[in-house]
This record gives sequence, structure tokens and C-alpha cells, in this order.
Amino acid sequence: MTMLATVALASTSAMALTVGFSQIGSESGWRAAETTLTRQQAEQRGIDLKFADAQQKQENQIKALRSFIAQGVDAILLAPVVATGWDAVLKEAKEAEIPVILLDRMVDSDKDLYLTAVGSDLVHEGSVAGDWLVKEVNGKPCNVVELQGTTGSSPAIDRKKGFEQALAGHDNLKIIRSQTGDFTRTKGKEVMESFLKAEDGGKNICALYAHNDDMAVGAIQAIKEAGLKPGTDILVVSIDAVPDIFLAMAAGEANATVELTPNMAGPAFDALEAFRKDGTMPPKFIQTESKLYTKADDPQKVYEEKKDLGY
Ligand code: GYE
Repeated sequence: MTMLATVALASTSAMALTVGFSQIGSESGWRAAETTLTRQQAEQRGIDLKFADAQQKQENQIKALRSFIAQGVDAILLAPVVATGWDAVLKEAKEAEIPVILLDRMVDSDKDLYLTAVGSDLVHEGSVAGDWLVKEVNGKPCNVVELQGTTGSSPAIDRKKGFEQALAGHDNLKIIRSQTGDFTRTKGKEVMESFLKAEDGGKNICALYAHNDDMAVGAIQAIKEAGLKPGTDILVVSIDAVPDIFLAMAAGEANATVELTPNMAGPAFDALEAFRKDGTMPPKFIQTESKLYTKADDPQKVYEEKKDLGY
């Protein structure tokens, strides 16, 4: 590399990066924590973060991406609300030579349209939840109701798939109702109320599987208002491991959760900085852990550890 190019590269990498972040919204405690941690990571690294909240709408995300491209940002972070419909705008980013990094959800576009994706194995998360329930009911008949995440999102598709894979071959477990609660507490409560009404006041329901803790927390409220005991009359298993699910667990009202780290930005910015420094190509998928927590894990202590992390 010529001296001039070396100096140019050094000066470019020394200049503050400008990164556009198209965030889905603030539908859950987990999402809020991801936003908090992304802002913190950007500040610590001297990155100028342009934040756009899409209020759960894909068209707002596409508009934000086009605005970032027009501004000539150095990179884009995208948490894609749904898995389809991204090809055109990702092609525009590629043509503008602006690398895109996906956070916590996947898209069905070609992998060459984004630099990398940071997230968990969403199918595995569903299987971890399902395996826990299989063991917990231990062969007894158990009718399960399911609160799905946002329709068309990769976590809703994959967490359902993984849970069903875990239940396959265990005919004592049956999913009798399944509907989206859109990852929110409000909708989770509403849909759980309808499940309880439709199933003899809940007497016919043995367990709830919620694709995230926020819907589970809403559903727990509905179960209590129906005069039943969540955590015993109706087992509760969900995903995210946000602080409030540990409060519920400590009160005996929830049974298990699968952890999803909200710190997706750390690995994303590491990959971006290495790519810009010397062209290092990251793997197309940077996988985060999925740890099961149950009441055996001192939920009150875990709550104390997590409560100030920006949820
Ligand atoms: O589980 C939920 C958020 O995309 C995997 O989105 C993420 C999910 C997370 O609304 O709380």
C-alpha cells in the first residue's frame, strides 16, 4: 500500500464513524435495553449514532435506511421488524458501498447484501423452552397455549419452529391455541384473556409458552385476574430473561426463561471497526448465547444483577 493510501486509511479510521441505526421501536423491555446499550457502545467508541425509531413499521425502517444512504453514513445497523421485503433498499446500500449489520432478527435477502448479522439461534431458543416444558411435565398430559411474536418476524417464525421440534414425539403435550401478542405486554394480556375465556376459564390450560417475557408478564396478569395461579395452575415459559420475569419467578408466578443478550451492538461495532481498519470480513452470523434460567437460579439475585442494565 502506498504511503499516501496508508495515511488516508489511517486518517479515515481515526475520523469519528457515523452510523445510522434503524431500530424497530420500544415494544418490549428487551428492545429498550438493546437501544440503551447501543447508544452506550457508540458513545464509548466515539461513534456518531443517528437513531431512527420505526414504531414497529417496516416502511419507516426503509425510509430511515434511504435517509442514512442519502446522508452518506459510514455504516447502518438494522433490527428488521419482519424477515421479508428488504432486497431493494439493501441493494441501494450496497451500491452506495455502505455496510449494513443486522441486529437480533434476520432477513430472507441474500447474505451478500449485509456485512454480518448479530443474534441468537432463534430456533434453538424455542427448543430450549420446549425441552424444559417436556421435562417439567414429565409425561403428564399438558395443553399448551402459545403467544407468538410479531407476525412475519424471524423470532416468531423460528421460536415457534424450535418449540414444536422439542415437543415432537411427546404426544402428552399439545399446542391447543397459538396467536400473536406482537411482543408486547398489553397484547400478551389481551390474547391470554381470550385463551382463558375459550378454554373453560383456563381449567383446560396447563402451560403458556410466550415468545418473549413481556407477553408472558402481560399474560400472568390475565391468569391472576381469572383467579388462577400462574406458575402452578398454568406453567409459564418464555424468552429474553428481562428483569421483570425474574421478579415473577421469585414470586412463583413464572417458571423458566431463555436469555437473549441485549448487547448486540458490541459484537457489531467490533466487526465494523475491524472491517474498516483493514478489510477484515466478519462471519455472516455472529451468534450470541442462549442460557436457560429457572427458579433454581435464585431469581431475586438475577433481578438485582439485571435491573440497572437499561431495560
Ligand atoms: O425477543 C423481543 C423483541 O427480535 C429477538 O424482539 C428480538 C425480540 C425479543 O421485541 O423482546
